[in-house]
Amino acid sequence: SGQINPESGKVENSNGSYQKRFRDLEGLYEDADAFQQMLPEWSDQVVYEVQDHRASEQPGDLIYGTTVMKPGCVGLEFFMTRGHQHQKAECAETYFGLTGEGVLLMESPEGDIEVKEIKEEIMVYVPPYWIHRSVNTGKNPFIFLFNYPADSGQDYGIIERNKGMRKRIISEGKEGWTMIVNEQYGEVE
Ligand code: M6P
Ligand code: ZN
Repeated sequence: SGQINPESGKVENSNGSYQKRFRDLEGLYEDADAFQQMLPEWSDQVVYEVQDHRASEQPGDLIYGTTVMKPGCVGLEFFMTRGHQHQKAECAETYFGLTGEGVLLMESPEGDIEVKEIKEEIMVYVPPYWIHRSVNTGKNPFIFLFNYPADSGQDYGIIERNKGMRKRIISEGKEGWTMIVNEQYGEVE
């Protein structure tokens, strides 16, 4: 067992972590010009950090941890994770909000879309096969807990090949968010 700090996302007994810096996220956002304009100042800054606890990678085991995501936008589009489908696509996942607010954008293999708001004490379930990505729609760090099967893995290729997910989450008005069509989706080079 171990403590999880809801304000920092620190996982007391984590045995792995990684950070995604702004420069690592090129190509994710619709507004490539806005990305380039932010790059000099933002390049080294951490957009999100994952800390997890992995007991083993045996089927039946679980990985748990936290994601901490900074607030911000590239153009109108909120900071988000790369997003993935599980490599073992039949594996589900849960998220539990700790601090801040955001959404989980989910897309089924048939192209159905679900957007679930996550904030403190809200639990969200990602069904098997659904592609998922988290988005910080707030003005503060967005911190949540996750749990998924230890042998699930992540497949990033599906989002890369499709040029993203079918929808994007952008800011609207002062505090709000809205979903728009990803115009680049499925584009062929
Ligand atoms: C969540 C979990 C992790 C994932 C992380 C970052 O915390 O779903 O499995 O690694 O988000 O997302 P991504 O792997 O898409 O960059
Ligand atoms: Zn996942």
